[in-house]
Amino acid sequence: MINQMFELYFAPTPNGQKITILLEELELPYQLIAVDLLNGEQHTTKFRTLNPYGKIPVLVDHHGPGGAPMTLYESGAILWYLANKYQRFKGETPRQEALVMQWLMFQMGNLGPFLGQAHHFFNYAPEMIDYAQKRYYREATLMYEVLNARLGEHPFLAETYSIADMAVYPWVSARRAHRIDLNDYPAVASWHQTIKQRPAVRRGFAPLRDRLPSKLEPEHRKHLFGQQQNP
Ligand SMILES: N[C@@H](CCC(=O)N[C@@H](CS)C(=O)NCC(=O)O)C(=O)O
Repeated sequence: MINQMFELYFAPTPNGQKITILLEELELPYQLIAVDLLNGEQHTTKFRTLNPYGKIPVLVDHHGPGGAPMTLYESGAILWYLANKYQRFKGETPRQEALVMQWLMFQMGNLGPFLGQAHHFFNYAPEMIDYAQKRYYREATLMYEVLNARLGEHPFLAETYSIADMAVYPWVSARRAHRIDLNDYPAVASWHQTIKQRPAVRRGFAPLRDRLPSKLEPEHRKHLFGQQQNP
């Protein structure tokens, strides 16, 4: 019998949450497999067979193209794969599809990496480096200005609600970690409220949030930012 249940290797971070939001929006059955990033589970040989880069999320579709199992990493690729498989949230015309891809690439290539660095240098670096904080905060403000301009003219990033919104939403939800105040970006604030009210988004944003630590211990830092561990 074919296993219809998707498996998602997951931690409650923006890159994980964008996938649970889409799985909920698509009303798909899935099993969450928690990967304890703080304790280095992403570095185990077993996990690296799923993603050699050692990062969540990883999706397993037991019934992939041609009926064969498919394992996929990189959250943007996973979003596109699911949207394409079910022909939803990816735009309906070539123009809409191109815009969805543009904003998805904006999130994957700019927003995620730069905000991730801002989080690091504001919250986790062993020393506070003024230059690094200023550089990533500046990039953050530039990107929020771009988002605010776009969302001032359109209700969603592409022409309709799409995986691009789902990809950006969890990052904006984490805005305190990159020191952004949504009072400065009213169109982003209003878009964020609209997305937040979607029941699927609420469900997709919730898993394992109680496992987030209030503070990182030295051992956590080692696993996340330092030396790797073999099982
Ligand atoms: N470009 C990747 C980035 C994935 C990523 O950075 N995942 C983080 C959590 S948000 C992770 O697994 N970090 C663990 C580590 O770096 O050891 C994607 O979008 O999937």
